[in-house]
Amino acid sequence: MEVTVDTRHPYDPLDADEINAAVAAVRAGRPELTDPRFPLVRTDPPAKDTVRAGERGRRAAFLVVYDRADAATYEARVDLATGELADWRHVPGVQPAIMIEEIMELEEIVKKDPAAVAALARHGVHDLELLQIDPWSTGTLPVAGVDPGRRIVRASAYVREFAEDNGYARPVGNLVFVIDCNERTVAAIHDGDPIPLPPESGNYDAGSVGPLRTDLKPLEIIQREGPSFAVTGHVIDWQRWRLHAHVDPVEGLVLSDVSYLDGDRRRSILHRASISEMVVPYGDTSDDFYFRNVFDAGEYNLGKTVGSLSLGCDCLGEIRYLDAVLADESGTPHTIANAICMHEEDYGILWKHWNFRYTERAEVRRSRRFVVSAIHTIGNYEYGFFWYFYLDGTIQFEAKLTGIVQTRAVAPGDTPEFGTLVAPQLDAPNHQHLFTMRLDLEVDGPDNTVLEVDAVGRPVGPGNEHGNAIVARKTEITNERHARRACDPATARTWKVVNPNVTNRLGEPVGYKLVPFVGPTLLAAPDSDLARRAEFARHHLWVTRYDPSELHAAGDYPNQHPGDGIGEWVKQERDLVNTDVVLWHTFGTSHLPRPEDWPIMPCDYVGFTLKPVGFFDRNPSLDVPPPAGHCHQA
Ligand SMILES: [Cu+2]
Repeated sequence: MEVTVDTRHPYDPLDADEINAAVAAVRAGRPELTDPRFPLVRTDPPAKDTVRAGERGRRAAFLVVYDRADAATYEARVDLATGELADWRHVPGVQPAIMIEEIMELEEIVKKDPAAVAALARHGVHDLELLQIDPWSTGTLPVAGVDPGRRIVRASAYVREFAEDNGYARPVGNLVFVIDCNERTVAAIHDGDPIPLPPESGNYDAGSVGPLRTDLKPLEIIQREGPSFAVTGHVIDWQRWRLHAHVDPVEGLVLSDVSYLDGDRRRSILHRASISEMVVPYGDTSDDFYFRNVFDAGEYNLGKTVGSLSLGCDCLGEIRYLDAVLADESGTPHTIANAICMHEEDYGILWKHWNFRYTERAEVRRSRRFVVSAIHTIGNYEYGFFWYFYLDGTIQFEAKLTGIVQTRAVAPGDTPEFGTLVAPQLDAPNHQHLFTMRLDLEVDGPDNTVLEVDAVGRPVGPGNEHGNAIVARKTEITNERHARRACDPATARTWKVVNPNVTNRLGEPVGYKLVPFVGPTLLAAPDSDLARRAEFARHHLWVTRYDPSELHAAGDYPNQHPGDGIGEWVKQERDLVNTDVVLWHTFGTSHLPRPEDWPIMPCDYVGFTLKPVGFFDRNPSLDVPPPAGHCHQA
């Protein structure tokens, strides 16, 4: 009998050998596909209850396979223990995410099309060597004369003066190419009145910006004894926390199996957390902008855009890294070194009280947080995903948005209605970045209930004669019928996830609350094409009953799809009390660009926290020791 010891975690991503084995199984099992493409290769994780029972489950791979010759999409499952193609099915009427290899072909397709070259010349673009073509997923807005069943993207043009030049400084206005990715042809051209190219360059590298300031003294983080965390494979232990981290090709940075060691109890909190989908809709109505919205996860495979991080630049201090191994569309695995960064940060004071009357002494403790992060570069923008874990049981997520704003050329003297001039004749249109975080919470086990909690005052009346009453109004979210919820800043609304089967020492069910980010949801009109496709982004919170097939809030194939996903799932009207619930929090920035966002945008920050509420019996950070040495007074 063959005995193998598998030290891997059941949620580990595929390694290079597994990717090769999965792709080989598809090629061997479907020899009729002469040139299969692999837009998605990821783990097919074992069922949650088998993992919970301590079984590792079989390693398996899930693949989306695309046949460009037949424009057909297939889903495959490969059993990695046997190397067999376990499941194969055709998925009719869908388009996989836009592939990186398709994006890389766009410039050549445009350059070899005589009508496209003539249109570029009419817009003043003659040097095609430095042409930049960006893809825009087309959604379901019709293109005159083009069958919507074709695999198409729209594309916009930018002019660079040299290879490293920032093309977003010189967008070619009023010109849009519609490209058939399978035929590799220009299917249609929107060729409006030319707009002069904006006059200024927009470079931001140290060599381009003039003298650099010289008065910044070094700031160093030193941990002579090393960091306070340990990494074993993809599992990280820091203080009482334990979690698993990896990069998924669609969702990017994913955390799994987050738990807390409370005395001798290892207590589950969060089974899995990931950016399920995100949408970036632009609010400019002109002919070359009205269609611009992107679902970065489902339409572009956000996770595949993860970058390699460098010490001293992206992360400071005692850093440990995890690599990501992702397949390209030929099915070849590639390692992105240092894709996930882990480190500790000082975070000011954790708690303090000065006994000012009797002892004149202060008790104070330093706060410190553990950071797990990854940065995704998708087109002009970067999205940094940062998870923070604190000594008091708080978990925080922060997206850092930076990179280059999307731009539009305007005629000299024109003032944009739907954007901001960030440089002469250069408009940065208003837009949103809306993220939907899928939070599969497991507060002390899978069976949880969600309460909406509002801080409210009460009117003067019996029992409240002075009108000073403040109560926590709790509303149980009992069914998916009531599962579309909105933030309410007037009541500091939070959503508390309790386990009705586990109580704390005060007899209350243990819980964690979601403190949401308060901001607009999707601003596109409710009867717009986009609102139907991005239904997930129309509500701050959705609650669903756990179903492993429900991972992507806009559906599995949002590219050129009229709308799918969470709005459909909740039509099942499943009960949500004392069961395995999943929370979906939509948050993001509604970006009215500033001149200060040009030519590169300082980080904008957006996110939420998960805070223990009666999960612990008291402040869980009392045992944090006082700072070593003296806290000296000035
Ligand atoms: Cu923005």
